[in-house]
Amino acid sequence: MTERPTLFWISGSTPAWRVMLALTLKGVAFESRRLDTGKDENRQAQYLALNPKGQVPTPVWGDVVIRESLAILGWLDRAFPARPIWGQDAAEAASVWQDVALLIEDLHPHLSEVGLGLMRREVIPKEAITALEAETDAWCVRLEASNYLGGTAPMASDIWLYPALYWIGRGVALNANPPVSLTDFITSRPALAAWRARMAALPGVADTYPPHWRTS
Ligand SMILES: N[C@@H](CCC(=O)N[C@@H](CS)C(=O)NCC(=O)O)C(=O)O
Repeated sequence: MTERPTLFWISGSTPAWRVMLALTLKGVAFESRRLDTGKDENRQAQYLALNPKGQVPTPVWGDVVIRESLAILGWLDRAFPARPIWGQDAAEAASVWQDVALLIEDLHPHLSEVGLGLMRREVIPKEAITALEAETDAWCVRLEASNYLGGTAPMASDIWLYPALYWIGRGVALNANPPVSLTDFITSRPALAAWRARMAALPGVADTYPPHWRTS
């Protein structure tokens, strides 16, 4: 077994960012293997042997090779139990899972519709924005009551939400005339803005920001 896991990732991939964030928050040192999609590095036979879909993230640790970001977060907590991200006990674990399931079920469809629309520079239906705002506001109520969705420390729910929300900012940055209400999507929500700043200030988290977003 090699000492450190190796993480294969692509800059700007939300699932890969999620796993990098989990490794960072848990303080697990890892070898970073960024793949360049422009060079089809994720389509080479050697990588396809690890991940037949040619997708990221894929961590490799000795014989252990895992696909699917949520499964990876689950594995990480068992393989590296210090600084848990799925709660300290059974009840907390259920609560974190519940939040992750609800984020995927209730928030993700709206985030995807609006985020993808922005990325593709499409006209986004007003109802889609209203639905995203309503769902986001419901999560803000939670963040008004505690520092993190996970309570006093970030959990898998926070790890899921942090990169996902950057979709909106990234999409806005790519558009000449983005819908006005999306330009201050985070800053107009003080609890969300404070949470994101709190997350960003945790050791190493700022370094997980997709490198190519800094320049293009
Ligand atoms: N459900 C997977 C999704 C993985 C995924 O969609 N990865 C995308 C980047 S966001 C990818 O690797 N795309 C490269 C490709 O398909 O060529 C997970 O959560 O890990």
